[in-house]
Amino acid sequence: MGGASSSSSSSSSSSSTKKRLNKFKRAPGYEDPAVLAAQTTFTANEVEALYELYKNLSFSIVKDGLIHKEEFRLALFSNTKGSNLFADRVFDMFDLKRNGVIEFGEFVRSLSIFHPKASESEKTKFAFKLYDLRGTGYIEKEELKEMVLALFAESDLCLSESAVEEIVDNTFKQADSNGDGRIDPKEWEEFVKKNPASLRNMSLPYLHVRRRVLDQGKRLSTVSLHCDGERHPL
Ligand SMILES: [Ca+2]
Ligand SMILES: [Ca+2]
Repeated sequence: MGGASSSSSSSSSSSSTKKRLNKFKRAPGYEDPAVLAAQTTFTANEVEALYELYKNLSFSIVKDGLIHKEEFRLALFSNTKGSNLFADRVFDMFDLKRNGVIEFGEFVRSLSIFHPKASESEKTKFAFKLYDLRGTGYIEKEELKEMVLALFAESDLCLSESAVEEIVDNTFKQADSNGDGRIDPKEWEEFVKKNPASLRNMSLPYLHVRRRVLDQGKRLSTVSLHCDGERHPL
C-alpha cells in the first residue's frame, strides 16, 4: 500500500483489471495528508480517514473521484431529488475553486471549519457568508427566511410560513441592534456571542461534523453532518 506499483508489462489487461486498478488510483485533486494537516485543524491520520470518506462520496453517483452537487446533497440530506437552496449554498462554499466540483483539498479545508478545534470566529464568519445569499455584506430578512424554509423543506417538520416568519422576526429582533432591517457582520458576531447555541438551533442552522477515527488495524471513520439537531450520517 502506498507505493506505486509499476504498471503491468502485459498489454492484455482486461477492463475489469483496469477498473480494479482505478480504485487504487488517487482521486483527482488528491493532496498530501501532511500538507493538508499543516493547513487545517486535522491531523494527518484524520486527513487519511477523511480521504476514505471522500472516496465513498465522490464515487456515490458520478464515479469520477470528484464530489458533484447531487452527491453532496445525497450525503447531506440522504436524497438527490431536485435542488435545495441550503445544500447548494453549502456546496458552493465548499467549492473554493469555483469549478462546480469539490476536490479532496477543498473538502478537507472546508470541513476543517466544523472541527471542534476550529475557532468560533471562523465558524461565525462561515455562517454569516452562508446566509448572505446575495453577497451584499449583510444578512437580509428575506435571505434568512429562504434558508430557514430550505432547511424545513428537508425535515419532517411542517412549519407554516407564518411560523417561519416568526423565527426570522425573533432572530432579527435580537440581532439587528441598530434596527436598519439587516444584520451586519458586527451585529452577527455579537448575536452569536450572546447566543452560543444559536449556531445550533433551528433558526440558525449549523452544520456539525462529528468525526470518530477508530484505529484497530483497519481504520473506520464516521463523519456526520447534522443540522437542526438531526443527524444525517454520511
Ligand atoms: Ca472545486
Ligand atoms: Ca443591522
